Amino acid sequence: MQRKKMVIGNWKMFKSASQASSEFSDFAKLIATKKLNIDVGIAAPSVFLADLARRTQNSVTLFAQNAHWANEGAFTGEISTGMLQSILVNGSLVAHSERRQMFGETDESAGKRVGALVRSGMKAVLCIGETLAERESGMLKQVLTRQIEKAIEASGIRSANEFIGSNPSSPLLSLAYEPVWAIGTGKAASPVEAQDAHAFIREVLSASFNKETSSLLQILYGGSVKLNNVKDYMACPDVDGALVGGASLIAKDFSDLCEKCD
Ligand code: G2H
Repeated sequence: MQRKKMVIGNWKMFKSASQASSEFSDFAKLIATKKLNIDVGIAAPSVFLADLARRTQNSVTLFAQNAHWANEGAFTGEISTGMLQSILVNGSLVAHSERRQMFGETDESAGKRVGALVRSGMKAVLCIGETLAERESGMLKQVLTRQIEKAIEASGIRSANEFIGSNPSSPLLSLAYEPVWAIGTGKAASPVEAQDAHAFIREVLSASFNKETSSLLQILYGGSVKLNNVKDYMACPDVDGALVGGASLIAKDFSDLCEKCD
């Protein structure tokens, strides 16, 4: 089965409520008109999600930027998968490098978040990637292997099929490879560097699950993806889409970028 491309905009901590509503509505409308054969999503700040869920036009999948593993409890500042589902959010990013670097996210907590999302039938986009120091010291493969294996272990899910869910063309688990040195720096990985890392990630997934499962899972590239470089990444056989930060903030520009991925 050919993997469907998926492009997700990561709005990080940007926009006011009115900007989020109008930009998202414009974007959903533009994407609905284009009738693309790819999955398109936005990961918005949690405070806007309930409003945006009413504006998706069924053309845009809505993601949170984080989700807790417990159903409920004394976890000030956290949001559960059940809460997200109750406002019709379809999934969440997990362990974006900004959360790993600034908010104490670990491979283990990342895995627990993935487990809770997948068990709820929601999409989990597990973000992984190396720092510049790790790449320069030859640790790339070791870091990616550790991030994937520890997260799968901590998810508590033992059946590969559970990570796929009921629709193999849109699996519940996706990976986003985002080299830390390429995030928001304008210094993107070359398509060759991205393809090499993605092919390696697929090998690790194959060893952790099996070949069939790893061939179904979507691996997105993220880190300074722009309108003028996205096509080069999409041409790589193991790059199944993009996680886009800065270039996702303006509806018209991001819809043009999505069109280039079709
Ligand atoms: C990486 C990416 C989105 P940007 O963080 O996740 O952001 O495209 O701005 O580098």
